[in-house]
Amino acid sequence: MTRLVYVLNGPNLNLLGKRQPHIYGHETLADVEAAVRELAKELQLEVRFHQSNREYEIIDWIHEARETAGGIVINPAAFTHYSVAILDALNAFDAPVIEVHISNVHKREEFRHHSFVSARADGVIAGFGTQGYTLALRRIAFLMDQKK
Ligand code: DHK
Repeated sequence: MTRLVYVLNGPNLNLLGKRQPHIYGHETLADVEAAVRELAKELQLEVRFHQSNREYEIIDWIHEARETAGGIVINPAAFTHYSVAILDALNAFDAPVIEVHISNVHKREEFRHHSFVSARADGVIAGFGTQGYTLALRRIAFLMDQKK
């Protein structure tokens, strides 16, 4: 099995570190990418790291991952709460999926409590700050090794 993992980020995460730092922290998405890439080296994983504010781009990357990747880490951001299209795309992906939320969505507004993506995810990480991404990558590596 391939050791490639897609790390996908939804809308507004390009503003990480600048928007609502009391909720999302001070680290930027570039900081997150650097931490993910450093751990990926240790875990001998190759990473494709993407962010988009457009739903169709996330869907296209999931379709691409169908052909190439052994796992997906995804923070769908606001799409989490309403995108059946992203859920459908993930349902067409046959390897492990871990859903990440930087904030503890369950401690926030009620509309953030429901996730369409959780109906497909093999695990969900919320409220661990940006550390959630590296935790998710470790889990993906574990699940990929288990499947071998
Ligand atoms: C990020 C967002 O942009 C919100 O729309 C989600 C998520 C929560 C996060 O915690 O990473 O509700």
